[in-house]
Amino acid sequence: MKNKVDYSLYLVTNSNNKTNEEFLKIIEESILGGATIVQTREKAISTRDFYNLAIEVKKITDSYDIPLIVNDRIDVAIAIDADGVHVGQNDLPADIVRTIIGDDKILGVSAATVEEAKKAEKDGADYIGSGAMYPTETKKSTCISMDYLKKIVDGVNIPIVAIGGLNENNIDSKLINTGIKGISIVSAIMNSNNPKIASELLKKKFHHMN
Ligand code: TZP
Ligand code: MG
Repeated sequence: MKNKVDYSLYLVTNSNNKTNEEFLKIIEESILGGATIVQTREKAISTRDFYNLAIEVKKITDSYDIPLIVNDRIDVAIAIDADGVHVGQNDLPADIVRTIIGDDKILGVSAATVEEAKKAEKDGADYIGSGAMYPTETKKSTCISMDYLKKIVDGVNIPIVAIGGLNENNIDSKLINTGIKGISIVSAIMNSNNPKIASELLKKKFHHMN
């Protein structure tokens, strides 16, 4: 399964300001609109709430045969038998995470430099998330240029997904021509009035520019 993952529309979720029902509905709508992989990313809830929420998300992703990745929390990922884990440069080191989760799980790593990307690949990452492409309220981080994103893509042999401030207005040929394998989105789907249409539009843009 992990060698055939479609990263093209990578939904990263955040339950902020939403009821569980609203939150889960957005995820399902996004999958119906074309999301190909889902990551649960929660920075402000308790471990137990994250665990309970992740179980509910997994019921949905499993029913559509979509991989579920857990951000940061290897323990939660293992507890719910998620398909993988995504870690950043300040989380447990990727090689250690790989040892803990084993070879069958998907390991994603955030990398904003060519060096970080190469190291992640060497440490056993299956894919890399790179950005931020544009400033975003979701995460304060330095932006990288399209030219630099291309350098990251060219520097490794694993898929790169771009993240940060992406929406239907900025999925253009310059972004796609870097060679990325997917676009990773929080706000443009989670905060949309119509997550299904938003996902359809984003996916269409990604494929048409390709
Ligand atoms: N890593 C780099 S930017 C970012 C993460 C998790 C947030 C992206 O969120 P949004 O709302 O799609 O800009
Ligand atoms: Mg992290």
